[in-house]
Amino acid sequence: MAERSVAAGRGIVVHGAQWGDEGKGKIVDLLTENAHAVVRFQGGNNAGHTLVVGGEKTIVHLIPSGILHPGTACLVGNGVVLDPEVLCREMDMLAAKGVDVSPKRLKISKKTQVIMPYHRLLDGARETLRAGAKIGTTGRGIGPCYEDKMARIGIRAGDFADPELLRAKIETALVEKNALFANLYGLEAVDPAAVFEAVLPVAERLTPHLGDVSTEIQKALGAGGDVLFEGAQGTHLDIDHGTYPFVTSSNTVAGQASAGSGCAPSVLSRIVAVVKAYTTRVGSGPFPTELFGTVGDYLQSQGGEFGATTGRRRRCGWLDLVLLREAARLSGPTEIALTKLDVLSGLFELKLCIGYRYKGKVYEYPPQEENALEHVEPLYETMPGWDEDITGLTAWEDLPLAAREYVSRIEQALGTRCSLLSVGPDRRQTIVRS
Ligand code: 2SA
Ligand code: GDP
Ligand code: MG
Repeated sequence: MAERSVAAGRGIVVHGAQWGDEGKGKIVDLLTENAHAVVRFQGGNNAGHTLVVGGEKTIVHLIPSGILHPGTACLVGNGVVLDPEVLCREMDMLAAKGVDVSPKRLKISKKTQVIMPYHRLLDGARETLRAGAKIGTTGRGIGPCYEDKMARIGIRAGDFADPELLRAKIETALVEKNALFANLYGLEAVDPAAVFEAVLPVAERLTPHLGDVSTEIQKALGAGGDVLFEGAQGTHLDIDHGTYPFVTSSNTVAGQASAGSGCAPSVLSRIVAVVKAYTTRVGSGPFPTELFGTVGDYLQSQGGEFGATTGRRRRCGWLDLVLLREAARLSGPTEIALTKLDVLSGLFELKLCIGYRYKGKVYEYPPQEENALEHVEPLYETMPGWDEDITGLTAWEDLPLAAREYVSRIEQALGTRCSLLSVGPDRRQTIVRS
């Protein structure tokens, strides 16, 4: 009997525990130092992941956040929806900074679904039709692309290498959509030939990047290297477990790292939940701890809370332990990376939501009815704040006592240790706890 090969390297998932923008990009960049490969496994260019190294800011939307570490392989998994024009622009932006984005290190799964111009059109048309009940999507065509995947009429990156197949699939995908555009949305029909002609040059450019991501991961792990799995958006935007229907169109929980990249779940030995020290949300949907007065404005301005893709102002509120408990139940973090602790400096007192009151009962986990979160009353615990600027600190012991107590309270509520504390956007503004 053949001996079962044992993966020597570790799979490390970095995912968002809230509604996205927790600072995943920074944490992935930080952890990439010791990784052989970084893999995106869901979402698309709705994501905006910000990296700051030596004061220089780079925002990536599709390319994994490990790209600034030379030599680390960057892989786009099958669970991603990829806009080829956006990817080419991102490659050009990085190449202009001297970053290697050659096919040797940047690989795309042949199974990755492709966002086409008609997906973006449909995304916008749907939002317009929803009038008063908009999702507040990023308008990048994410939902319609995943719909085509499930309808089994999606274009896949592997089709780039076969222009005739690509042409035929575009024609098929447009039959139903053109009927919708004409009869429901009052839009002009999209010409399949024009779509094909426009996509062909980018398809040709990206063809050398096509690869087998699943095998690449297996090889890296087999060689003893760690592989990072980079989540996009956050737990409560998950298509199944999030605040449906105000969610994105993919699974964002840690388990998706396996199906969205083609690796066995058993290799995912370290799960890092990225938690922002307060809560933000961009787009529509319920937000129990949202703050509308001066404290909310303070968090928004101190935290620079604007969408990294659309520039939209992010809604801000107190930390919500109820949502975090559910995120922990869904993804089972082995550790927490707590970010943006510095943004809380200057607040006299801090509130943490420890439960919800809903229909006369107290809940520690969110009630599961669809619109429940719109009606819950958050129950708060108050803790003292701190005034000190903590952005230059690198040691846990140097943090003000109130900051340490705040962190300890989160750890106690979630039963998980905060191994990384981020106190500023730059890679070096991080406290690593031994
Ligand atoms: P979509 O475009 O179909 O995925 O939108 C559906 C919902 O998912 C939300 N969403 C996000 N929320 C936070 N951050 C995201 N990335 C960008 C960022 C957002 C931006 O890094 O700031 O720039 O606006 C992201 N992507 C999707 C979206 O707001 C909808 O609520
Ligand atoms: P992501 O989508 O989870 O990768 O997060 P984004 O990049 O969309 O948003 C996080 C924002 O916070 C970016 O502007 C980061 O540069 C910034 N950031 C990350 N960590 C910290 C931190 O600890 N403190 C401060 N002040 N900013 C941070
Ligand atoms: Mg973001």
